Amino acid sequence: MNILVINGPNLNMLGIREPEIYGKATYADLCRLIEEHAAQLGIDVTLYQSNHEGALVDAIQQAYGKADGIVINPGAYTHTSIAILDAIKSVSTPTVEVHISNVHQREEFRRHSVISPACMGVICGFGLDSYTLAVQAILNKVASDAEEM
Ligand code: CA2
Repeated sequence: MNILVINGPNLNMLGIREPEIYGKATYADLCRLIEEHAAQLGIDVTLYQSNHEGALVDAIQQAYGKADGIVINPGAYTHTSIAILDAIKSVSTPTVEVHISNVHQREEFRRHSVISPACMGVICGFGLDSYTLAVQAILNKVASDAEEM
């Protein structure tokens, strides 16, 4: 089982600015948390971060036929990117959208995601735990799909 975890623009800056919103942990801390969680579950994770929309689309496309699931925090592209929406739809891989902050408690423009319609679900507001919860959600989905077969 391999889950691809994708982070979009500025998430490499975690822990450097705005700790009141995103916490004090750095992007390296986030990667470690996800890798340790995956190791406990006995699954593989591939971590990817880019500030570029096209590179995020490439990463999603490359998951086709390789990843069992995708966890994605598209950053600010959440609110604008039809290219990422289309890429997620095109790979038909179970995908969970995550956000560190509770976007519904913030500015109006953050309350709308153009990505969500292509996703199994959305987890937001649990800090870095949003990612580990999303990994668990994909695991549950893959297990229940396998039971049905
Ligand atoms: O809450 C989230 O995870 C977001 O996806 C984060 C995005 C924001 O545009 C979304 O509305 C919600 C922004 C990530 C920027 O991360 C920074 C981290 C440290 C310092 C500055 C920005």
